[in-house]
Amino acid sequence: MITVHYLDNSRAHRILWLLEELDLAYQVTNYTRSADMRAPESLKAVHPLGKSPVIEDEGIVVAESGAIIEYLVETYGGDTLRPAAGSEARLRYTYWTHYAEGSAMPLLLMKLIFAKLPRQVPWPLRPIARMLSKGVADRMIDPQIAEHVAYWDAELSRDGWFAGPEFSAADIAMSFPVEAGMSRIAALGEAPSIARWVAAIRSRPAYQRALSRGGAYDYSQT
Ligand SMILES: N[C@@H](CCC(=O)N[C@@H](CS)C(=O)NCC(=O)O)C(=O)O
Repeated sequence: MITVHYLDNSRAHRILWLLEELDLAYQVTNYTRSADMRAPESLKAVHPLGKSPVIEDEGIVVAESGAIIEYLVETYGGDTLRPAAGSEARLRYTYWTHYAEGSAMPLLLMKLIFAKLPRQVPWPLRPIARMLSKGVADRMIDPQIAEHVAYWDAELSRDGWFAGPEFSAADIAMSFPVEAGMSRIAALGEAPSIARWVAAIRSRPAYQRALSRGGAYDYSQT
């Protein structure tokens, strides 16, 4: 039986959703974040970095969302949830599955960290920290995010899903950057193909079942 180590309000939602799409049996071990949003130390007993998601399957431990997605699709997916090997769609699938954590999330995390920066310094320094934080966001982070969001929208306008005309696990991988981004980037709400895609993923029964298995999924602070 597969065990998913699920931290509340986290990108681990994607793994439950994938397991539901694959119609696999699994159990969930829940972990609650501390006030500073960190995972409890007990998660380090599963994997040294103590991050979620991490899964166990018959003694095998797999961490890192993209690696877990590849492992589950490869092991249990058969011909489902990824385009045929050698196709152009398969290359797009591989690209987006890696891009989600490799390119999109670092930018969104930088935005979150700089937004939180002023509250992390003693109050006399806060006006300076606010200026610094705004300067970095305005000049270095937001312009790049705007380019990425425009790119997502253009790609989704081609045929509806990230990897081509069929829903795939690449859409599951991309759900976290897009949903987390929606809580901090106004332009995301105005991009029509992204809005259509978000409505489409949220209406999938497996997405909904994953929400009820995992519980809290507020991605605005992660
Ligand atoms: N790139 C990793 C990121 C894992 C990660 O940072 N997970 C967050 C939850 S969204 C976490 O465990 N945070 C708690 C902590 O860092 O203590 C992946 O996709 O698995």
